Amino acid sequence: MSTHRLFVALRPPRAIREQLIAAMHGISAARWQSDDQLHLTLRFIGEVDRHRAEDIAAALGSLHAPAVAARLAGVGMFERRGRPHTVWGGVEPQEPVAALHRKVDQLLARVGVDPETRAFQPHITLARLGHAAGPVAPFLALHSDLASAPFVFDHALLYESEMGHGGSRYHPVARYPLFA
Ligand code: 3AM
Repeated sequence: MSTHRLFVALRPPRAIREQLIAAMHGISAARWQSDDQLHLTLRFIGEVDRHRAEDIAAALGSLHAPAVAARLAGVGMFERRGRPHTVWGGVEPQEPVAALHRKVDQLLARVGVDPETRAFQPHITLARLGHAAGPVAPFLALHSDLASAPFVFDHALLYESEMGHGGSRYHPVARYPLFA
């Protein structure tokens, strides 16, 4: 049976994506994200069959949560096995994003999606780094004060992730408005 790899995310507005894209240089051999790939993951769901995907999409339809006002705030990285793996842009304030994450978690729990085990750390992935990637420290230092005008996340998206050789492609499959 075909499966769907799903996650729930927020999509930064175009001006914010443009600001992030403008910062995407300075780490050799980094796999910088394309505009289509830019998002802030609220909740990774993983592989589900079509029936379950429909239940999940329907459950998220009862998401009733306020739009989230935010701004870009700094950059950071995640490491895996002691090596830089992901470079990301941060947002502030984090608590309203975390509150939305918890709400999404609760809705998903109702349709049997296991609760998140990783600590939630809101971030917008800018690049993935393989073994060939160059040093990250200069990039982190250069953008440590990254900031933007305030903006609003006014909807959440259910995305399907299609993994391929050239990186993942993300297709929005449902859109859930947040109230003003
Ligand atoms: O928001 P980003 O791009 O950092 O890393 C994956 C990506 O996050 C993450 O889900 C997003 C869409 O693929 N992801 C992948 N596998 C995961 C897992 N097992 C995961 N997040 C949590 N647990």
